[in-house]
Amino acid sequence: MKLYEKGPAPSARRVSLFMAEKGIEIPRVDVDIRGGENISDAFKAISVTGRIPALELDDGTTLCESIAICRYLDVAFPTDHALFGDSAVTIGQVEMWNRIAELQGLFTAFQAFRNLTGIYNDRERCVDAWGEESKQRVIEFLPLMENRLAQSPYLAGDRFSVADITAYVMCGFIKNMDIHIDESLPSILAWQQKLSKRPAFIAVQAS
Ligand SMILES: N[C@@H](CCC(=O)N[C@@H](CS)C(=O)NCC(=O)O)C(=O)O
Repeated sequence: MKLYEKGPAPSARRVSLFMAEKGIEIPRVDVDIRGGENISDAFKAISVTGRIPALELDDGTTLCESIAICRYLDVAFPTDHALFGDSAVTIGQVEMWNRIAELQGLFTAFQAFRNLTGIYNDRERCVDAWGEESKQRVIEFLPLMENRLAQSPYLAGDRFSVADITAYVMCGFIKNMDIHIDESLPSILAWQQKLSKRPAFIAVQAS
């Protein structure tokens, strides 16, 4: 099995944190995304979207999309640590909060970053106004997270889950757009500090 990634890239980081939490180790291959290695035909044969992360199984099966990879790993490497929930209600809550954190937070932040920086303007059209609007939507999303974390120790409830990984990666990534989690968001700040002390987070941060 091989994981194609770029260590500090946010989508790769989601899978790295998930694997570290579950104690999973897989050989990794670094892909030069800035240089465009990921948009080569050879890489698109591994990742249909041409994006990282992508997982290649020993029988040649390939998977892309960070959460699809996490779901595969969750079943392929069973542990007691249920990061997608372990009952009808907790599975629903984790799915709900992960999608909220992903759609309104992380992916909106990606749109802001990609359109404002033009980092991938060799492969997509960048629209400054779209970037500005996306940045504003991320800023307006943060109070929803703040309210939730003022009432709940973790995003999906009493237990740490993959939704926390998605939201934590988003909170780190938005610094690239000069959006900072500060004292005006005290519950997010405390949750962020709590997560950063988890052994898996310390290990990934150091890698
Ligand atoms: N929805 C995808 C997003 C993947 C993604 O956007 N990956 C970025 C790095 S974080 C990438 O490959 N960028 C290179 C490019 O767009 O050419 C996932 O969750 O895996």
